[in-house]
Amino acid sequence: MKECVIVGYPNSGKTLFALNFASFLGSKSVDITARSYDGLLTCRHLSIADAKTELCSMALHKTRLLQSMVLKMPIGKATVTFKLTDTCGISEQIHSDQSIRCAMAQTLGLVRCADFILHVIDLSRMRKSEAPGNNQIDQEIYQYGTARQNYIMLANKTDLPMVKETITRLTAEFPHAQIIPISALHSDGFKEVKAYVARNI
Ligand SMILES: Nc1nc2c(ncn2[C@@H]2O[C@H](COP(=O)(O)OP(=O)(O)OP(=O)(O)O)[C@@H](O)[C@H]2O)c(=O)[nH]1
Ligand SMILES: [Mg+2]
Repeated sequence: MKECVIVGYPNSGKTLFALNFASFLGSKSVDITARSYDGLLTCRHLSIADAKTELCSMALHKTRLLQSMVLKMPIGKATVTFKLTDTCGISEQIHSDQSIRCAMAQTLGLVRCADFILHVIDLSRMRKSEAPGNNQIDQEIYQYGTARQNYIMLANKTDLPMVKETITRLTAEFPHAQIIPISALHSDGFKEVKAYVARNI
């Protein structure tokens, strides 16, 4: 089974994307397997609504381990299953909290062996950080992803005001990326994401 990893800056909308994408593919509930840095596995069955309440937050670093779901996608007459894994957000700074440092290392480890990468960018954060170099982590994920292939960038939070022009900036800063504008909140752009995932599983 192919594994798709969701990576990006903390608070970019990775978890909300994962859960609303599962819903978009027809799931009403999900079995979430959480894998901590030290290898501890826990599995929970949650409705999508409960999972969103419990696992998404405005606070940075809500997700501190790998959270995987096995999802089904109809392709032609067949139904293909794939693993969608949400990760701890990664940032430039060496975090003071050891558990977050370990979780970031866990994210980087998975990025290297996952079959394909969905890189979530927060357009509202991008709009505020005009200075070049402020998006260092996103640049590094982009460079790794485009060199390795099987990589796509999801420009998230298109529902927020004044982010449309940021998408133009994104294409200039990340010229070789395939970019899909999405709103994880409203499931906008998910048809295009689904088509991309279908080509890779
Ligand atoms: N308006 C808007 N808000 C969004 C969207 N996607 C996510 N959010 C909000 O952004 C915040 C962070 O969302 P999460 O899904 O928890 O982000 P994350 O990337 O998993 O964050 P960490 O686990 O901390 O790295 C929450 O308050 C979400 O409701 C979007 O498309 N539009
Ligand atoms: Mg999260």
